[in-house]
Amino acid sequence: MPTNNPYVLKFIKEATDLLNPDNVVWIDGSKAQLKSLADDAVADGELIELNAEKLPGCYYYRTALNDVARVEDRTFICTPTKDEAGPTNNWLAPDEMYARLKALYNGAMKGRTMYIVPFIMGVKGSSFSKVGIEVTDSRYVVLNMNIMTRIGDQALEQLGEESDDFTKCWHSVAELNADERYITHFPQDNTIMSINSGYGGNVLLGKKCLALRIASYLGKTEGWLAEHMLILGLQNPKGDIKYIAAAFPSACGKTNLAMLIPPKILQDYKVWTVGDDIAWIRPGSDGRLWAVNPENGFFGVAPFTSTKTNPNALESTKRDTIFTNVLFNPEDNTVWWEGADGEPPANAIDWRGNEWHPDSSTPGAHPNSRFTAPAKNCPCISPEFENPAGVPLSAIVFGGRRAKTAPLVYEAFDWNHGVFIGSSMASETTAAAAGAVGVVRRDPFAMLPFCGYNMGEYFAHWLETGKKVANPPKIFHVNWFKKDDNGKFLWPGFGDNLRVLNWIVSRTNNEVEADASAIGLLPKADDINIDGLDITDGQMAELLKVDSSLWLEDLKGIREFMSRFGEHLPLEIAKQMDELESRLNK
Ligand code: SAT
Ligand code: MN
Repeated sequence: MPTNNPYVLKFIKEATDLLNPDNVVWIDGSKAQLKSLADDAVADGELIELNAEKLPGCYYYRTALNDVARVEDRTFICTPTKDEAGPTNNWLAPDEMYARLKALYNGAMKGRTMYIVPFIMGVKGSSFSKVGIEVTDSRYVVLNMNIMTRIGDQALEQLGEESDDFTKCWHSVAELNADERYITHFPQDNTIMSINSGYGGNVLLGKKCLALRIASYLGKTEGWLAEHMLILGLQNPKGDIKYIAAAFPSACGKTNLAMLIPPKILQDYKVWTVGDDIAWIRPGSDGRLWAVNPENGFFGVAPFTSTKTNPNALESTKRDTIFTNVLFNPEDNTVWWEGADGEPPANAIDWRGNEWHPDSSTPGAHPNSRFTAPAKNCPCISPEFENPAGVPLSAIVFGGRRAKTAPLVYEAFDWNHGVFIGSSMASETTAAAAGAVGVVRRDPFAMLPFCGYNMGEYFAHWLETGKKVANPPKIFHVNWFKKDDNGKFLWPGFGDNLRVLNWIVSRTNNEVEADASAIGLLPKADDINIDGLDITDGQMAELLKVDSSLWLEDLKGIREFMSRFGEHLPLEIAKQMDELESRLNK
């Protein structure tokens, strides 16, 4: 045993007794151990080792056909009462869920090996960091956890021999039976139980399960925030760096923003990536909010990642990366996906394991196919990435995909108004997801599927946090997706979003004035640099326009959404809705 911690040993005994594996292996995190695990997986045909020259240290993996994404309808928050989980989470009483899961776990690892993966979310020694211990029967999970988190003996050292402050993470692929798939959280017990899946956020339990659902609950009780946010450092030509955290619903280009390449005309600016998905944020003794990225890698969507869309993400995947459900090219042991650089391979194997050719009628890579890449591979990874103190936030940005309502950018009047803006975030559906296009989906703080307790209380926690910091970051909302009357995007997006970030930073430095409107503070048109862009004054005016009648209509939707929280909705949010309405009616 690599530890004498009685709480860890008790957890491992309980897991071993129930799961009944043939072998138990403690993952120490050494290169040798991980290499032999990968070699075994290759020998068994579970992994394919990719071209050692073009993609050194990289592997290819295919999931089961029924197991290709997170499963929100199978995800539960098992608090003692339903009220504590709130109206936006699936809930089952802990006793009932434990009974269900224990029946499923019973003997699930018979004939298999149980791997014990101690891991740290955050860097060793940081007061932000949290330890988890995942038991799993999947080598693929172990190898992915090694990229996404800091695993092995370092985690046991961080925990020490006496502390019970770690998340107990149970995982078994079991039979990969989608009907009995469960992703469950017991916040009060600091426990996660996952079964019958082998992919992504369902099973890399440090990510959405620990770092968002469990951590949001821990943050509420301990006085900090666990958020679904990227963190970037924006460096100006003088070399000053300001840090921004930003939350977006899916399909808004979060990873691209985190790794933004400035347009030619603004080449003296630089964006540093601190994180692309998760931020843990704490009040500092200096009255500011400080943020870390608790992850150690990127679990990025592969399709449409290219030299053109995101060269930094692409470069991150050139070594020591695991590719899942992309297209495999057996001719040179490489991978490809829709929207990748270069031509599709002539004779390939698709994500389902079937023969595939460029004229095949189905995509070669699954739309949710992924790369698991070490953060340290990223050419623009921030020098502060491993700073245990984190980075001080100057701004928090919320965003959404709105064709008409939201202007390109606006600033909250104050913290409470900013919390209201976060709580009423929404996005219009795209053709990328099933269902109707252009439907407004509310996704407060982009946390709807990731909040481990009642979201009304989560809004209250945000409001409280603002009271605790003397110098909170300013809060903004952006919308890269505004369209003109012909349905054409008004803003170029991608690298040119830097122009909006620059305005945001200039506001946090009190360098420019802004115009008050009913919904918040708007830029003066001249304060957004559009040099070299093909944007007319009329288009700029359209980008910054606020249409009161559209907003009054939108407010109806916000009120309807907020009514779900009943008595858990903070009075302040109700007040913000009333104040917005009266400003719009002026
Ligand atoms: O599968 S993950 O939850 O890690 C990624 C995602 O769906 O956002
Ligand atoms: Mn995410």
